[in-house]
Amino acid sequence: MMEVGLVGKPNVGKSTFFNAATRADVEMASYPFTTIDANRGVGYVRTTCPHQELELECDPNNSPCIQGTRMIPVNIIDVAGLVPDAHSGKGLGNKFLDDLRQASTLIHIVDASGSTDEKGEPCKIGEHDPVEDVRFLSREIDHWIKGILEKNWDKVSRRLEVTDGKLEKALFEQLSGLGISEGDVIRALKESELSDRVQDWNGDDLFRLSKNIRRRTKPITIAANKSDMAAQENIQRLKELDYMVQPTSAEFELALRKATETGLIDYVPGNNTFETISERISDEQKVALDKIKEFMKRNDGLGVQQSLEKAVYGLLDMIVVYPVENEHNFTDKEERVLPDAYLLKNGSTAEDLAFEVHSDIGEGFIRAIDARTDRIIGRDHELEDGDIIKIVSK
Ligand SMILES: Nc1nc2c(ncn2[C@@H]2O[C@H](COP(=O)(O)OP(=O)(O)OP(=O)(O)O)[C@@H](O)[C@H]2O)c(=O)[nH]1
Ligand SMILES: [Mg+2]
Repeated sequence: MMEVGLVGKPNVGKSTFFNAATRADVEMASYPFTTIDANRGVGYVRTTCPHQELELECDPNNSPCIQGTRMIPVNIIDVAGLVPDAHSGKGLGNKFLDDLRQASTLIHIVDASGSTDEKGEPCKIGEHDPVEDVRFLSREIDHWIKGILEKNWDKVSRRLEVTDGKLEKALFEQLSGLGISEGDVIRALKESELSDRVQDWNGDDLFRLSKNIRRRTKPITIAANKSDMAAQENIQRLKELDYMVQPTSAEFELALRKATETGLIDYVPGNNTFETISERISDEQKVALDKIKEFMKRNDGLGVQQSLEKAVYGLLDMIVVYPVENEHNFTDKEERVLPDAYLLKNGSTAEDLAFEVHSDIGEGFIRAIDARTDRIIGRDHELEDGDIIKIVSK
């Protein structure tokens, strides 16, 4: 399953975002370094379930369907906070970023209200400039990747010298586990305009290469969090940077998810409103809920769902595809209708889907059938968002 990493300085709301998105209950508190070990959980990105259009009732297995909104699972990782110069040991250092090796994308959670200083200590609203946090964070991630590159670097460069080995192969091996493809290594190398002689590379060269690798393997979007108490101007300034930015209130999202669980309200995560269903609601709860509702109206939702979706559909350009066993009934072996949904990179083929379902199915691929049209498609056929596909394999 694809992984989304939550990063940022301490005390910005990473764990609150994580708890809201996954409905786990990890510790959150208004002081820095509340989280030390990474938290892992499952969150969801929304799409429209095809069951309505097909006039069927779905029977989901891996991806719940809430009132026609299909929730596609993604792993979410919440790590400790990063501070400037973490790579040289400040704060908790940057070693813990190793937990993010497999992540396909990072959401940088920023305190858009400016109420935490650069070390994550609380300060007055507006006292800290969140734009500064955006600058330092990507730099720390670059340093982390540089650290991975530099590990046993002498050995790598000596081996290259002796064997006249292929540079991109050696780098690819060095970076294995970072979720990088050989193609990306080649492109990052080209962009970095380095000398052919690895022995000539200096620290700046390695840093430039690390940055280009980071851009390809860990692309970053921004969640402008605590936007419930942020000045509009701060959000505007964040939006002017070269990133996709989503205003969020992780705190409000968490409150609504909890209120849904206790039966107080009816809320589909990501919607821009909710309905109060319980009669037993205190005045205090009503005031709090009204405040949240008003924020939702102004911002078209609370942003946590939207932020995950910006990362997955927007930045990574993923599509959702539904593999089935029976192309006439849209069912699996157990006769469940539209049981599973998979996220694939836009441009993926029928064969890619087969490998995603299982390597054996990928290796035994014979042909596929587009269940909507009943047409046979070959292994290289490019899939489209919402496709329902039967795979015939040995
Ligand atoms: N107003 C407001 N407060 C928030 C929001 N999200 C989180 N907070 C508060 O910010 C504080 C820090 O939240 P955490 O989720 O623990 O932050 P963190 O980034 O995980 O912090 P570390 O684990 O220390 O790195 C808590 O007091 C939260 O209640 C939000 O959207 N709005
Ligand atoms: Mg935390």
